[in-house]
Amino acid sequence: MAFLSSRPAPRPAATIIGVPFDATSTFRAGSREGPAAIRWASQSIETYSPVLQRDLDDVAYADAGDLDVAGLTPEQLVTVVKDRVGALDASLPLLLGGEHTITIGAVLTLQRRHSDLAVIQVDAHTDLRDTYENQRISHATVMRRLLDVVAPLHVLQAGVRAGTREEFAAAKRLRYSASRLEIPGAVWSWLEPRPVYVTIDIDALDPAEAPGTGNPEPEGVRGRDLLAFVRRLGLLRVVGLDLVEVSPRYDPSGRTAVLAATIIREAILAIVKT
Ligand SMILES: [Mn+2]
Repeated sequence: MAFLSSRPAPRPAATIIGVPFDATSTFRAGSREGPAAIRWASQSIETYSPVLQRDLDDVAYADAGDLDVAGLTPEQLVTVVKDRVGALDASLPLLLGGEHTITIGAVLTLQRRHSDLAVIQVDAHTDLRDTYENQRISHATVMRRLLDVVAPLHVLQAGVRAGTREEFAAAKRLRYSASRLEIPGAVWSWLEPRPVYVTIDIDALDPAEAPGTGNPEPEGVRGRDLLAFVRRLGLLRVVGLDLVEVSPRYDPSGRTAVLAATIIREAILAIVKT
């Protein structure tokens, strides 16, 4: 099953790639089933966005299916994602996780292509540990690994409300880090001329609206506010986006997957120029 109205195209403006990897998930795994759940849920929503007044039927975007990541180590996973996103060339990558680790390979490739790349992370967690359970590459160290190649002042965090004292101290080095979603005007102005990669961890949302995730955190952002945030991304030069950590086994009503599919629709309609 492919995402909603996606279709093969010789030069798709955007390409959806599922990355069903959850090998480093510690508390409870299951996000490897995320891409399939988001595609399934996409069948329940309209292609038209009345807010954006745009229709997915008018966008040439493809769904390339899932990467074969079964049994890979985290290091191998990074390489596989890096190579696949690199091969997309001009098509905008839209990755469906999978755990948050999938972001690293995408940013490594895009940072090479855009040396002034900025990264916006929407997440409940800071993900700034240097190691987690003796692993350097893990869902809990994603942003720290990105700081190996992206300058701290090129990284922004929104929605963060969980992490260690050390992580929150490290977050002070970033361009922006806050539990709220709205990016202040001065920071937004700094972002505007730059290529931007956006990584959205579904656990940024309040567990009441998105229970289907491995590490839910109370006091989350509202779904409608995240959708508004995603629509505003159309004002930026987004060169890649991922949505990670949807875990359908904790999502019996399917509401997390439906919200995730809606986020992807609005992201495509907002950021893919036709
Ligand atoms: Mn998270």
